[in-house]
Amino acid sequence: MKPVAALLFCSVCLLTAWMMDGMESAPAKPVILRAQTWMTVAESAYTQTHSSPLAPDGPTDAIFFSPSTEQIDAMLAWVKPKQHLRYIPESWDCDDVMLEWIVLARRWAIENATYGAPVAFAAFGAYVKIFPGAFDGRAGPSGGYHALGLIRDSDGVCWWIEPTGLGRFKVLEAYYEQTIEAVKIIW
Ligand SMILES: [Ca+2]
Repeated sequence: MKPVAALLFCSVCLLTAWMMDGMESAPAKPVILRAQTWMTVAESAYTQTHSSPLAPDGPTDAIFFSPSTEQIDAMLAWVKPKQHLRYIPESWDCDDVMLEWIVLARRWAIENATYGAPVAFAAFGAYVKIFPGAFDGRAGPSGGYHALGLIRDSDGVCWWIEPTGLGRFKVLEAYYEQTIEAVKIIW
């Protein structure tokens, strides 16, 4: 069995095992997850962000759950009141807000979507360079370095998440508009 096929087979086994294991204490509503391997998630991110693939620097998990856009918006609403958003130079600026966002987004997933299933949430961080016009013009006239969330939805579309509350923006649109340039993905 090829490594990719073996990984897919194992992932199906894992999900099946989890479903069987959780039958006695299953949630009231059935949980339907669309899971992808890390290679699929990484390929989406690299193709759409145009950042340089670094083979050993891929996601640390093997199987990912990619949310619908409705779930992304629900996650953002859940995360926002839990964030520390008071700007403090260096000690709590964009990179720190981005790291906190990743943790809160993944917590949303285990508490509201995956319910203990052995699949990671396809939410990551990235260091980027932004240019005037970014975030539908709400970034102000000046550009510079910034830190953003990166999330892959269930259709394979990648979104930049501005973690201070400006919302989600299609990675490919920002690329073609030349408003956001990926520097490094933080898996
Ligand atoms: Ca900082």
